[in-house]
Amino acid sequence: MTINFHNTHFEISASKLQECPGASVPEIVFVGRSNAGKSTAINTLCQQRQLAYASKMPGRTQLLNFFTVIQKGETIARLVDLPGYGFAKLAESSKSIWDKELGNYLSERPSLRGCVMIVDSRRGLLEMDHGLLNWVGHRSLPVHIVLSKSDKLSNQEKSQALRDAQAATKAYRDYGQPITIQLWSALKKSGMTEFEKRLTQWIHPEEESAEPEANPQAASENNAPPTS
Ligand SMILES: Nc1nc2c(ncn2[C@@H]2O[C@H](COP(=O)(O)OP(=O)(O)OP(=O)(O)O)[C@@H](O)[C@H]2O)c(=O)[nH]1
Ligand SMILES: [Mg+2]
Repeated sequence: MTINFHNTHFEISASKLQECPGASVPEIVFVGRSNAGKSTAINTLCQQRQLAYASKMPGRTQLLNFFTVIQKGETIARLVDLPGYGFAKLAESSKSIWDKELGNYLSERPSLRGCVMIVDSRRGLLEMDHGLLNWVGHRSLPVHIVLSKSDKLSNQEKSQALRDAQAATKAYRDYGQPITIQLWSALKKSGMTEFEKRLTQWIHPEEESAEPEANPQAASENNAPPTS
């Protein structure tokens, strides 16, 4: 059954790997460029206005922020909001320390089950996104690419954004890296069902295994526009 993420609570902010909570439950990390919509995606998924700190000012999220997902009184998973990569306003020195800690987290955290990569649908995947895909590819971490702010695109542009993202990730998928893609609008809450299903599959893979695996190349968005 698809997990309901409404009962999710802020747990702790960590500035390095050693400060992270125990790796006791499946964890899903949200990555992407600054201002792409990571914190907003967490808020929308959990139907809470200010769970994760979203802002018009790029670079607001500056720590690893952990949120616990509760079901029947038990913590079943953690969502982790990261600062956007490529936030140029950080001083160069702190930027490199930061990159190192994030790199450590992404490559060493044992409880990580999947990585949600938020990409502004108007911009598509850029160099930093490819850097991230390469990085997590080393540990075969599944990546779900969420093309955000799709409310700003026409139906034709949405189809094009999906096709472009599929083309941009083909080489990784051909190499066996598990990558799925969907359109998403936090504003219109479109793409929610597909988003919840993907996260559920990572958290409870055994329960979902009876269902046919979605074809990553099809990027079967429920409310995807016609491709013609
Ligand atoms: N129209 C529209 N705006 C969005 C959507 N998602 C996020 N935004 C807006 O984009 C801006 C940035 O959103 P955040 O969620 O703070 O972005 P972030 O990726 O967490 O940014 P950093 O923490 O700086 O890395 C905010 O003004 C949001 O309201 C969306 O789906 N549609
Ligand atoms: Mg943020």
